[in-house]
Amino acid sequence: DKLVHRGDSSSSRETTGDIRRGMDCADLKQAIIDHINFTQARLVSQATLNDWYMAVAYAVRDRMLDDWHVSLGHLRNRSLKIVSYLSAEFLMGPHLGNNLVNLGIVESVRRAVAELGQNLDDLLRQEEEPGLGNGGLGRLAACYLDSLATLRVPAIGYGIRYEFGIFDQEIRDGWQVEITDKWLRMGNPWEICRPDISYLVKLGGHTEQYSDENDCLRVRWVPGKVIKGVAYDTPVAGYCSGVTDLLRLWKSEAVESFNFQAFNLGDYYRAVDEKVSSETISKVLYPNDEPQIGKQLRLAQQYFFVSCSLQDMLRIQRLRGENIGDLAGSFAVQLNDTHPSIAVAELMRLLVDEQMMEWEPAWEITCNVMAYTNHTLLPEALEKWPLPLFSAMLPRHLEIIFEINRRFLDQVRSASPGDDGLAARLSIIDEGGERYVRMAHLASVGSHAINGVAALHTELLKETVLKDFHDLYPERFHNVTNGVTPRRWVLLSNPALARLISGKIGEGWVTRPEELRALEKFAGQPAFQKSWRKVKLENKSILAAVIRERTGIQVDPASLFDVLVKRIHEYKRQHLKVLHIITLFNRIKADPKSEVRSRTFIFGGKAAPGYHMAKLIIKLITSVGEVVNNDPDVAGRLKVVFFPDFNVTNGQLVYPAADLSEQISTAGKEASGTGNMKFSLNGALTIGTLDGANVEIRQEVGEENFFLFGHTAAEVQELKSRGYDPRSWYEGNAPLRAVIDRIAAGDFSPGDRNLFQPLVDQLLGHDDYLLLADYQAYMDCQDRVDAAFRDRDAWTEMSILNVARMGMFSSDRAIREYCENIWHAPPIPGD
Ligand code: T68
Repeated sequence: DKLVHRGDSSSSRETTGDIRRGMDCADLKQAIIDHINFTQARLVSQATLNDWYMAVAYAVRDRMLDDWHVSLGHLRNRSLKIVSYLSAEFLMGPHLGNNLVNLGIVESVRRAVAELGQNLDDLLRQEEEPGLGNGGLGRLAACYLDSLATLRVPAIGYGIRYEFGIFDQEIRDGWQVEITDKWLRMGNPWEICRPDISYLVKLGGHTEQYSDENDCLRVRWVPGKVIKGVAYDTPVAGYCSGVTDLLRLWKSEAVESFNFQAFNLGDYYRAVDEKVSSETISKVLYPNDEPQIGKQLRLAQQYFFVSCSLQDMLRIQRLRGENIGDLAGSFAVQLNDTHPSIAVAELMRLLVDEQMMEWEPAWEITCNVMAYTNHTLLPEALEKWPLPLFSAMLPRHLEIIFEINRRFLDQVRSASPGDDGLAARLSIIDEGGERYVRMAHLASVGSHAINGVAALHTELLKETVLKDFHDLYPERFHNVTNGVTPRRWVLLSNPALARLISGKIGEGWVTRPEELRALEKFAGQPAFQKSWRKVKLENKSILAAVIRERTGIQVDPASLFDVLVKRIHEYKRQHLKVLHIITLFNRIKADPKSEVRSRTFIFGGKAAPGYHMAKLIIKLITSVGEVVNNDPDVAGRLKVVFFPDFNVTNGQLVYPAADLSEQISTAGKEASGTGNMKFSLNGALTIGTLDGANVEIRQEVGEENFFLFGHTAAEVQELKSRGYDPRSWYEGNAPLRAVIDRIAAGDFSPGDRNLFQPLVDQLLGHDDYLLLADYQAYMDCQDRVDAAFRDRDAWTEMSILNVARMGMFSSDRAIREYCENIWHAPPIPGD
């Protein structure tokens, strides 16, 4: 295989091979020109910036294919287990820069492009990122693919090729406006359509019983509709690992024969309608981060990609020449939250109805193959589907789920006789009122492993949402604290810092980030500190220029860059940060000469389009910015920026430029957080609560290098159970009162005292996320931040120590844990 694809010496290669594979400057240049001429079909003299970007992208992709073919060959190696990562979202970010980094050809391509009269940075900016995810969950999937390939683990990421990804955000008159994300408009050079890899997916209809040739009673699903899923493949290169894994996304299409012949013969317009409705399935990503929305199309999307993916695994199993009964030896399927959890019922259907297997062995295979990651404790975010909707779309799956549930509850009842409450709590079907299918229960019953994404989160999972499952199956529970890839999040996004670090301790940290510890001994060294500060200042200047260009706001790179970027949600408490800003504003207004440190507050993040309070929080941020930024008494000491359209591309600009990372969610609400890791890896200090992975970050970097505040998760529980009364906190704290009164009085919404009333009412009436209870602790902690920032050297030392001690938050560590404890998937043996 290897010999056929790879010339082992340049002499055995033909010229075209060099154009497609060669890494020296002349080969690269020729390859790029070839793609301008023959792929873009342009004369070089006529080529647009986009043509240049496309040509470079194709030239780079060509250079990924040798490794890719070898890696795809490994999928047929029976001694290797394939990790099948099922996720409704993959937030990959722009490919070109990352592929250059992972292939180790940034500089050679930069030079080739320059010799052709182009600038690589301009070409990198030309790429429209594939925004096929909402936030943390989708980005985690992308970091994990990077680590899987880097660690040489055979893996396929399975998901949906949304035609429209997460919307682009614009800010108009201070409000969020959503713009359709037409990311495929200019073509996508990274994907390869595989029309020959496609599967039929049934929907709706009814089921029938029949007797097979052995007189066994079987079930047949007669669908109301059939659609087709077509594979689109994107190569995912590991960092200098020689392995390139596969991201396989499904696009839905109409099944011509089905529409034209069986049903709509002669009815041309009906057939076209069918085509349109079939294509709708993979049309758009649902932009909700967390709160569940019971949309029929969403369930169809989930089932669609899960069914295609499982059918694809069965095909690969056959290609390997293995029995379907040995599926668990070939595949480890990871369910990224409950979005793909219909896989439990679908695999049972494929095995029992289509492979004619008996129930028990099919169930054993299913449980051995599946593992489930939970990403949230918020009750309103747990997926559940109304029974009528579910049975109309997936009638056979509902029968299967009833059977799974019947057998499961029989076991529960025989283990705990008489405890009807227990059975009702564990049941996959929620019967308390309107009936629902509880997807977290389906995933938990049908998986051999269940994991949370940070130590605290896993503990809370075991104590609350999945307590009864933990009592029943304690051995299934694991914690795998999230991680992020240091390739994209340091090497690519912060090249100056990467160079500084590598100059001191070598490059090993990129794959062995525990080696960053070697920086500790330089943390107090003045010359190193000076270089460190210089890098940060440069990154801040770059961001400042972009802020100026996109918002018109001028910010001072010497000021403290205080950054809060993540999806907008009340539990993440962006509005607590606003209370801090108004507090400082009030101090200045009370005494314009009062000593307030110069700070730039940078916010970024999208609000779900239907989440009114989140959108109002954006309006509050921009409105407070209007007033504060233009107040003569403030005199530029405080600047508030809402950076529009926070996404991976913009994140790469923002994280390296931060001094202070805001991780201020109500304790117990943020499952893990991953932005917190990206900031700290780039030398920002964290101000945060004991929530999610903050707890472990603080442990690692040392409590003296972390600004901690706020009630703990246990104290939050305690406060709420005692009957939390936000108004008493408001009344008992004069500065807090002044801040809220200013908002209520319309000081930030001239002429409209009602604008922020819903927000004020929520805070004074309910304050579900305890902003008022944490307010004073947050202000005090921010005053400590100010004091610390005054001592430049001490601050720099803390910054260096943060980076030096963040090794455990590499996604490589997380993937090793999944491989060892959950998947039992070894890497491909080294070359
Ligand atoms: C996030 N969840 C967690 N959900 O909030 C975050 N949800 O704490 C954690 O670090 C991260 O997952 C990775 O584990 C999400 O990002 C979603 O995006 C989402 C999307 C659709 C439906 C529900």
